[in-house]
Amino acid sequence: MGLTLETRTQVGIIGAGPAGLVLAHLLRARGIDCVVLERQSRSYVEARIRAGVLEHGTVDLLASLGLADRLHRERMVHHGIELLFEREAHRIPLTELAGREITIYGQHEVVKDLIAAWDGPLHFSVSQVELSGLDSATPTVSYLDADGNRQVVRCDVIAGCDGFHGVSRAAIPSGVLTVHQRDYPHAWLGILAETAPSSDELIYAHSPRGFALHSMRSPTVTRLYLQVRPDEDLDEWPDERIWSELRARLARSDAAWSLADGPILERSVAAMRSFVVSPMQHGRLFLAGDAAHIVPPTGAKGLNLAVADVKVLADALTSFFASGDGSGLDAYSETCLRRVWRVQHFSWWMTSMLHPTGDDPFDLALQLSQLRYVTSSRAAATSLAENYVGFPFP
Ligand code: FAS
Ligand code: PHB
Repeated sequence: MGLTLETRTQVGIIGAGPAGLVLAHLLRARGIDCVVLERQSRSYVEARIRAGVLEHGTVDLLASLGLADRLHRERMVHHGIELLFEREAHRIPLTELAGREITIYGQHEVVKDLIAAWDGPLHFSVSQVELSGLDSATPTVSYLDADGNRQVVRCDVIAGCDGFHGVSRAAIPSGVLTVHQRDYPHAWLGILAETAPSSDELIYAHSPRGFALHSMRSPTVTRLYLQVRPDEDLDEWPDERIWSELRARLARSDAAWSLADGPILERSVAAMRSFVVSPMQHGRLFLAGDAAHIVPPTGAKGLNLAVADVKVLADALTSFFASGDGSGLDAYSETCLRRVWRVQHFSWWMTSMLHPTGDDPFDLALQLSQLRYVTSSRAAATSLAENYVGFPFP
């Protein structure tokens, strides 16, 4: 108790979510030392239900690191999604239009695989994480380890991969960052249910009662979402109300289709916001993933964007440590923000098209016009498809 131990590494990584763990593996593969610090316990991060859709670029990158064996065995591959509106379903053939598929594989499964394959320094249950010397050549991260010892990690670079509520972004002096934010007047009530999916592909449903999403995790586990108020109280949603609302919003003229229900394993309400800070760097601190940007989940992009960031960061760090060439690091923020804003636009566009905003007939008419256009024009459907499957990583 009370000892202060100092260690030295090249990259201090704060956060063991997808961004931090993929970065650690990328650096390891390039012979760069790093230490990962995580506030929660291992069991907590491995059980946290989040994303479910992986772009092909994310899958290819994990495979290039030898981290996709179980993913390839257990994933579901989809070649299309459905848009359901006015009780009619319309398929967007993603692979036919954009040449690539999407993968359904839970984020917590990816995190489990990344942790299982990692044998380097990874400290769970740390607390009181503090960053200092960001403007120096050897910034430090100090923290209390799980045993209450004060630890100091002296680094060349710190990667802030600690999500929206982390300490990294907050460590940047005020006034340095420009914050772009948009909050949406709705949230998502999400459930995980022990029942076989009722459709082979994802269904994005626009109904006068609100948005609904039918997604899945496996042949026996379905993931479903309902548009609700931002301040929605889960206690007001007993199981039967959730299922009857899902049935109402996913109803279609084809009477043969019905929604299978089952025991609800997990439920949560997630706020919806668009958030970007620029630059994504301050001194020797580089922000990646949700620490720098949040997208509404309608485009299924958050995890994939986090992976795209750390691919850019790892490439830049590789040339920096190999030859002292800092040009990649200098361009890190600008390089990432190009993709971030493309993804922000797509996620905002999907959210605006699919979420009724109350009783404004003008808005509703615009949404229906957009939905009819994107499901009747090959050009418009192709635009949706190429954004949804994801653009190649830089
Ligand atoms: P994360 O938040 O995942 O990880 C940050 C880590 O840092 C956490 O483990 C946290 O405990 C740790 N941390 C925080 N503060 C710390 C501190 N002070 N010290 C040490 N560690 C600290 N994205 C998709 O692509 N597809 C989807 O289908 C999708 N669905 C979603 C559904 C929901 C309900 C939600 C909420 C999000 C969804 N997302 C989806 C987005 C989501 O996946 C995030 O974008 C993704 O988790 C971002 O990964 P990271 O940037 O690594 O942040
Ligand atoms: C999910 O499966 O959790 C999921 C799928 C698609 C989205 C968001 C979440 O757009």
